[in-house]
Amino acid sequence: MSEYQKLIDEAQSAAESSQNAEELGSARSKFLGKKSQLSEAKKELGKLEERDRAAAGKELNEVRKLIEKAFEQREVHLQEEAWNLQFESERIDLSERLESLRRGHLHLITQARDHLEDVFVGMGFTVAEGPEVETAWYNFEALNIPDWHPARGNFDTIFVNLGSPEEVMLRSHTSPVQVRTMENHQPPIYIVAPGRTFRTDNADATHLPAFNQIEGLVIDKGITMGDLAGTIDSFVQAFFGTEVKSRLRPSYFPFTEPSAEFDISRPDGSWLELGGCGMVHPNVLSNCGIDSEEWQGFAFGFGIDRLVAMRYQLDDIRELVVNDARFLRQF
Ligand code: FA5
Repeated sequence: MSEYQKLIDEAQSAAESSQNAEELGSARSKFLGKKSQLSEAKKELGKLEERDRAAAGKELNEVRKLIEKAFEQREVHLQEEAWNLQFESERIDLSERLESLRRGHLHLITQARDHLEDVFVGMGFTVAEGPEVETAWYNFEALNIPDWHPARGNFDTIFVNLGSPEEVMLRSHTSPVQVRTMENHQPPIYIVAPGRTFRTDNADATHLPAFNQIEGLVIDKGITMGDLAGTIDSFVQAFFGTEVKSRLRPSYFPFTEPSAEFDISRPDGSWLELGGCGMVHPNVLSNCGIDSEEWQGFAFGFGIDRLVAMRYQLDDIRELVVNDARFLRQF
């Protein structure tokens, strides 16, 4: 064997230093091919005495096996290396994908609207809806605001260029849904109507030109201002927690009599105006075909955007509409 040790060493180091399948192939044929030293030695076997031939043949076979093994091992190694390179170049980082496909969630206003609906449904109300484009009848007249009435000026109305001038508009409050509900349903009525409302207000820290209100309407027998105050108190506590108080302040709306503004208490002890309310004016009841001798009721309406700003202590209500994902993701 020692006579072949040098050959084995050379073959092993040739296999080891081959960097790819091509180099390995040519080294292999140099050591194992037809013209290799081993093949030549095999041809010479015939010339040996018969008694020596078997031992020499066996030795050659062992040398050949060792050299073949060196090439096979190197081949497996090079194949693994090639696969690793390929895997690396075709690798897709799924963790990055997951990051960019972060799950979305409902907008803060939608969450608040759903929560408000839940609170009022829990108090026995149902949810009503009305169109965002309204006629003067629903937005004003049926609500006891005829066209000469100065209160029309309080609702900085956005008119739509349809029909007679100032007849069709984007609703400036959700109160038209009161009228539509009373026109179509006999009392008793217990509804809330959330929805988008529009005014020519310039956007600032407390105003948006398109904002959200929620309207409440109750029509039943023997309803008093005490029921209104109790309902607002219950809702405020269910929505904000029992530490928050509400109060009513005398005010004026053409569609309620008496009318009030309602405020909620802030942690620093001051009060924040949330909306308006009052006992439904008899003219509104009769405009909607309801006998005001038999039925009474109350209504309220307040801004959802301001309520959200208060609940989450936002300094500027415009944060809710600029669609900055970093802001929205927090909620
Ligand atoms: C009304 O709109 C009455 N319809 C409320 C009402 C209903 C009174 C039923 C009586 C009975 P007012 O114009 O005050 O009232 O608006 C109510 C609330 O809407 C305000 O308190 C405020 O929270 C919100 N709001 C009004 N204008 C804007 C605005 N530009 N941006 C954001 N919120 C506003």
